[in-house]
Amino acid sequence: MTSSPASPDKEINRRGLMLVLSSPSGAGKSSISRRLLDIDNNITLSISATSRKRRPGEVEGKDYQFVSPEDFQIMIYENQFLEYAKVFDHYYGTPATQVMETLGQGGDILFDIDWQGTQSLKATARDDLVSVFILPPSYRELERRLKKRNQDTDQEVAKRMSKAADELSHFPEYDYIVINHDLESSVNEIHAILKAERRRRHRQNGLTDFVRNLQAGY
Ligand SMILES: Nc1nc2c(ncn2[C@@H]2O[C@H](COP(=O)(O)OP(=O)(O)OP(=O)(O)O)[C@@H](O)[C@H]2O)c(=O)[nH]1
Ligand SMILES: [Mg+2]
Repeated sequence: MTSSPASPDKEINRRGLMLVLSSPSGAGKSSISRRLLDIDNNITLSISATSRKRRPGEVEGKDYQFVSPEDFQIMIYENQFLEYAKVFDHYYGTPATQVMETLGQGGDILFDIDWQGTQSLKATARDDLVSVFILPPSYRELERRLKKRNQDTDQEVAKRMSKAADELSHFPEYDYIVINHDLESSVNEIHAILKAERRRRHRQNGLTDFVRNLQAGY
């Protein structure tokens, strides 16, 4: 046999998927994302560009690509974004390069973006998109987590709380809903979603060849 449709690790060739995680501020999305990236080695994080200021502890190029509001506008003008949105008072956008290349190579990408970004991706890349909305177990817990974080000013926390109700209303736009009672359980649930979605027939573009070979007796 000269060529095999299956790669050496016995995976059928497939297209990567876009796994979007959204939630109201403080529902635990960032912790879940970090854990998921740790335990699964075929998914990488999409690093967004943002016009908001870097917070202490955040690393340029790892958390975000921090750009000036002016440069962000130039990036929009130059069509560099797969999607972008204004969230709170700042701009956030997903750079398009890398994403398409990674998907084509069978790599999955994790997106920590809001409901507006999810809507945009739904319009332009529905077949590649798997969206998960994370809910906090209670309003009280949401408030506690936001305050504990203590990275923003009180004013900022109050603003985020007031946005929570609005953000919550977008849950019906998502494919999956996970209530974050417990970090490990939520990570396991989302990992299960990821693993199942990888098996969707339409992503496994190596199947035709694979089955043809089976039929031919290989
Ligand atoms: N549409 C879109 N939203 C983004 C992008 N990057 C980040 N966001 C969203 O912007 C919101 C604010 O993000 P940050 O300023 O980092 O604040 P945060 O403390 O991480 O806020 P939460 O993740 O909401 O708790 C979050 O809901 C992110 O998911 C992006 O590229 N596109
Ligand atoms: Mg976040």
